[in-house]
Amino acid sequence: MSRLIVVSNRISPPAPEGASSQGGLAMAMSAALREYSGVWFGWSGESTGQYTGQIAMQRVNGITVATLDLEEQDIEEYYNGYANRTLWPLFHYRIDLTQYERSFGEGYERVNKRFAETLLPLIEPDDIIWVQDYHLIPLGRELRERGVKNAIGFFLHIPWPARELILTLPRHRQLVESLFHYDVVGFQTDEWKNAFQSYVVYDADGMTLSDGRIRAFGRTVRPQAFPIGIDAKGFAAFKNSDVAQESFTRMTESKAGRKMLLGVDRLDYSKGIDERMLAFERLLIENPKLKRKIFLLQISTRTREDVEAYQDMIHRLDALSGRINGANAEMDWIPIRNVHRMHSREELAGIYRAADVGLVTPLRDGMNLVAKEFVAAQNETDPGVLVLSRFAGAAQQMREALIVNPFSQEDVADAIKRGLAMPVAERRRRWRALMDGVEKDDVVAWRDNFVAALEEARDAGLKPPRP
Ligand code: GDG
Repeated sequence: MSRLIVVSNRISPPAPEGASSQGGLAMAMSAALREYSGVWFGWSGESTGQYTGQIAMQRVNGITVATLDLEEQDIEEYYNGYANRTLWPLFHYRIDLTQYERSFGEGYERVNKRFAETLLPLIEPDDIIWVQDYHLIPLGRELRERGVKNAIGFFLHIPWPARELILTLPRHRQLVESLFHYDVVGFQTDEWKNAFQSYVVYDADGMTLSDGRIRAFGRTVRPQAFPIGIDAKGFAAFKNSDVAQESFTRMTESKAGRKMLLGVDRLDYSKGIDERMLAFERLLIENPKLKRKIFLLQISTRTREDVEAYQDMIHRLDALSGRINGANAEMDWIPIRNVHRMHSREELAGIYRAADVGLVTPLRDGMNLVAKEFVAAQNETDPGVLVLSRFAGAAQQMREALIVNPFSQEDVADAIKRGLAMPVAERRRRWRALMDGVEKDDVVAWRDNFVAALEEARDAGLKPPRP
């Protein structure tokens, strides 16, 4: 078995057994690497006075974790700049929030070179290299330019935008051209893959070959959808833990016989949290009998607080939930519990289970793992109902959820109402079908499918011509 090297922007070291406060991507990567005794390479999350290029190596649970520190300017231009102020909003269809600064692009290229230089000495001839996400699109090209001939794959965790949007990005051709240095380029869904293909065909004079590969810029690459899943086995352990049981009990007591709607998100404008709160308010106004009988628990953990759009979002959300509460609350009932505190994964499992309706209503989302965790956490005799945005990648797979248009308050309010009234037999039937998918298409299947496609591309000698 080849060794697997996973490269991602930031590494939160795999937690030792028992500890479990990692986010979704980190959890997925630890689970993906476990059986490969692989290497996980990325930024430590720390800043250093001046960039040294030194790597810190650590062994955690059979995985070699290799990290490098970045300097302040790198973090500002590459991470807070090009990644989070340019690509993230643009790829989530928010050109109104997208900032185009030359210095961001320069920082992005510089850090990708730094990643390539630092990673180079760690690469052995048989290694398979798997690059994660929009922070590192140019890394494959940088490695090829340094003579790396290994199989290199890339996976995009977020959507690929419509071509009209990406055309607003200065040097969009250069960014797309970088992707043609990989052997396989993975997307969450066919929808994002097709959007990429459409750019290549219409804006880069590319063509689709009969075997599904695409050709442009004098190179050929295989684009393919690999929907990511959760670590279903790991999640089952969280769900059965004492901490999960305690948080379930605490949550159930606090419901006091009311029904609970639940949102769990990174506090991000792509997640549609404001729109969800407004839909919830509309439901209350149009169905006054539901008042006092239901409430919304919205857990939104803060991220990317160095970026203005995120600071604005926190203030907006707090103001909105405050207004809705002020206008609708009664002396012994509050409609929205607005929580920013981070919870452990076990606590979250208990909270998910106590919910009657899970609201996953992003305006645009690569996949959305919360939808899958919500399903995995339910109790099979009395499962909650999942309301899911049509614009989350997860909606392509999770057809038995109540699929909604998150831009329509009426649509979301109707689905909540339907979920609250759904008979238990229908809830069980829908949940069983969803759970089968969550268990089958888990993170291990995702990794295996991707690695198999990459090995196949390598073995078939399908690698693009090397520079
Ligand atoms: C990107 C793409 C794609 C949330 N609150 C707490 C907490 N979380 C965890 C959730 C979940 C994760 O964060 C969020 O994952 P998502 O998939 O929903 O969203 P992104 O962070 O935007 O992830 C997305 C994903 O990459 C993977 O490819 O699905 O589309 O945008 O796991 O549980 N975790 C803990 N405490 C919290 O309070 N421990």
